[in-house]
Amino acid sequence: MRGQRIEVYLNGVRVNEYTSARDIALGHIGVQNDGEGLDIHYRDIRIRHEGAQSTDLARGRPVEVTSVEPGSGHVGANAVDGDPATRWGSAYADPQSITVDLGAEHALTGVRLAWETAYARAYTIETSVDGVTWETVHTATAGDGGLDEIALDGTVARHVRLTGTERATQWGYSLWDLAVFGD
Ligand SMILES: [Ca+2]
Repeated sequence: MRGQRIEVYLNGVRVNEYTSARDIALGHIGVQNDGEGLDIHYRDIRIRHEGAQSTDLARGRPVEVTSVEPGSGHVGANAVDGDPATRWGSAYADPQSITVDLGAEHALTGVRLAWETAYARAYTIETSVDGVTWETVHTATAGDGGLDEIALDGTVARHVRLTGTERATQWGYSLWDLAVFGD
């Protein structure tokens, strides 16, 4: 699998391929038996995740958010905990930000956003070496939610900030996961 693309091989022969509508990287692949005599043994199944974006630099790192949805437990740390069932949810107002400290400088190659139903129509991604001076590395104006995979050009930074500037719904900004990739 690569992103949302799945290829299925049986004994080394490709027997199926498709693009999933789901965020596979954060979810699960289901396997079922088609009937009597077609038993599946899990020891016979291998799942290979293609591509170099394997280490999430944001995982478990400290985050700061401008708000948390009032009365909820949808704290910022939920966006970097690696748990696909937990999310950050902001207050119902523009703009809102989530900032992650990677702990050290990295040459960044990409950011992946997994939006909950309450996504951002417009947002920016900024990076910073010192947490003081920021550089805008990506601007989105027509976001459609779901999974956004954003390529970066190797800009060196320690801090990454996502700022939602226009909400797509009446709710806040809600992220299942914020992942950052680099060296
Ligand atoms: Ca989560």
